[in-house]
Amino acid sequence: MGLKKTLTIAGSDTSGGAGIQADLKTFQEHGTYGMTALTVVVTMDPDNNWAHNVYSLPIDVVKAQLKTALSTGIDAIKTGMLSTEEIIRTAGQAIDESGLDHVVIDPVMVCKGEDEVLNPGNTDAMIEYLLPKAEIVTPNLFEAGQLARMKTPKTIEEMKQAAEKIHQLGARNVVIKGGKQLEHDKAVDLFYDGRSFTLLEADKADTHYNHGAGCTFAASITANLANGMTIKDAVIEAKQFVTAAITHGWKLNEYVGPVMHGAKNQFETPHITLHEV
Ligand code: PXL
Repeated sequence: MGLKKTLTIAGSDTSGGAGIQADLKTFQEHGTYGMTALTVVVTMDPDNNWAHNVYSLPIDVVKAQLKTALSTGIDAIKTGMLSTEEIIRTAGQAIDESGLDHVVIDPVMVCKGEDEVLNPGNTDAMIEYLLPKAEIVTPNLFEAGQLARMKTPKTIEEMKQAAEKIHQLGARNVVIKGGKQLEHDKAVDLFYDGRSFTLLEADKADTHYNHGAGCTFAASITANLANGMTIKDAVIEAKQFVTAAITHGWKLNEYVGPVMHGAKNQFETPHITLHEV
């Protein structure tokens, strides 16, 4: 029996928790066959407080990988860290050529813990080349504010406004990851399909070891879509998957604590509650 094929167009997180490493581990846990088109390599400097360095790959190398992967007949595509406008445009063209509906855009703008935006022009490029092709876009609060051209949302009401604006930019569905940062007693994400808003709530995990959570969430959605789930069920399972992964997050070293990508399959399925808001 063949496997569903999932492609991530994203960066390498050398530390293994986020980026293509998170995507491949998550694809595997969902029983899909993971493939990659690498855009950047991110390294961390142990002599300088784990400061990140981002090395973009030559555009020809990105294009050659996309050609390879797409020739195999992909079932769902995810994008992650795309460091330049040219890479974003190239990813958009590849998505067009693939003709795929199952397109998950994770609009990565910064690495967690780093406050410098990769390149301010990237937001415009994502709006132009990626959002109109997205079956779903998965911003965190900061990214949602940037895409919607408003201040970073801090309340559910502001998240709803941002989701509506992002939907108007062409994404067919939007899920804003409120996570723990929101002033709310649960870890909440807001799903919007252009008609109704659904809050997904989980208990907040008592841990700071959540590196890679965003990538893992979006990769779960991608695999679920490849496996034939509806978009809403794909998001709900992804929330369970990432909640388990965060709950079992662990300390890699004094700087970073990745999520445990395999936790849902090894341990328990966390309880998620849904509310129309
Ligand atoms: O978590 C965002 C992210 C995405 N992709 C890569 C990363 C990071 C953060 O470290 O390194 C490659």
